[in-house]
Amino acid sequence: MILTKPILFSAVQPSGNLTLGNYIGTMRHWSSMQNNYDCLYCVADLHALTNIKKNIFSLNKLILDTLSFYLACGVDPNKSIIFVQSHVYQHSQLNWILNCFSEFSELLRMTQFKTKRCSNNTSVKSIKAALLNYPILMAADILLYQTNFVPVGEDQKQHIELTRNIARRVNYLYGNIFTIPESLITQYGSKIMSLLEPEKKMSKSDINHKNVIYLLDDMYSIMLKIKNAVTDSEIPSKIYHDINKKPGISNLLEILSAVTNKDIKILLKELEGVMYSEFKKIVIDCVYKCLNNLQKSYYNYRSDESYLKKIAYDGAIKAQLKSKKTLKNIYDKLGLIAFEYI
Ligand code: AQP
Repeated sequence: MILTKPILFSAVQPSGNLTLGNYIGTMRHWSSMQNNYDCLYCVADLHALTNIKKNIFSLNKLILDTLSFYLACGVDPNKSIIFVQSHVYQHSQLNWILNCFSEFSELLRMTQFKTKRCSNNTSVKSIKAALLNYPILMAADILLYQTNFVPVGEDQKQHIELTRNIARRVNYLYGNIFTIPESLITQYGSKIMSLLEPEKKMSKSDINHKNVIYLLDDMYSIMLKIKNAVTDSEIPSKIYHDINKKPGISNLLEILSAVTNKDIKILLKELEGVMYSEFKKIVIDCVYKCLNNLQKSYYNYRSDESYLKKIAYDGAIKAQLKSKKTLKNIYDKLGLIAFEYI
């Protein structure tokens, strides 16, 4: 009897320089996940278009940067499928079909849409439809592969819930077309916060770079950013985890726990009686060590663009083979005519 592993799908948008939040929330788990799941790791470049910048060459570069980070995180192309979303046309096809099963009102309820709409400071008139619709493309990404699990940060939980609702709706009408996916969210590290504004998520697109640790930051930037990170004025100062009372310290604790792979409880014992300034030095040191290792491997892969393109090409072929099955099934159920090339 051949035992098949559950299917796991994960993606990052190449919408900017990757952050410690992206790494801690999802990418750091990818390597070990390959042992227990059949993994698909996707560079979600179509999603990055929701925020089009004028310079197309930078998207091109960011796609290859992101691919290099996937490999640097330990994703093995012989074990997992690594691919770029726009190379697998089935994503866009299923996206449109799922648009026909999605409700305008449920998209308007998405917290990320509401936040981005406000933070972009744009009038309703100029908001791109893609910003509203992108969770449907995300649902297509996931459902195309009969995914069982999606490792995500806390911010994406609502989109996975939406994906489940759309899938259930289609299944109810046409039989069991889609596997209903579940999100995998860790207790700690699923929402790394901004360093100066620990009430908001650390994001690639933050215009204040002091809020964000980028995966390619050097020692000096890491030191300066963590040194300036907001803490609190509790007297006497005490290190413990309480997101509401001590958002800054709790955030640094979650970062430390993730980069050292140590449980927060163990860290708290080690940090008893330690002053905030000393605590920050420990965090700086450990973040630097973690990122320095990652960066060495990253630069190694990044220097060979033809290898990266071959990985993306091979991955696209494998992803297409899998996704065609789902697409053909839904074409048949909807009464569309599916030829071989679908
Ligand atoms: N701060 C974070 N803490 C934990 N997890 C995070 N993720 C993102 N930020 C954090 C997780 O990283 C994965 C990939 O995210 P994404 O790039 O596809 O989209 P995002 O969530 O919109 O990430 P950003 O950095 O905030 O990008 P921009 O600024 O372009 O919108 C996801 O699983 C996400 O949960």
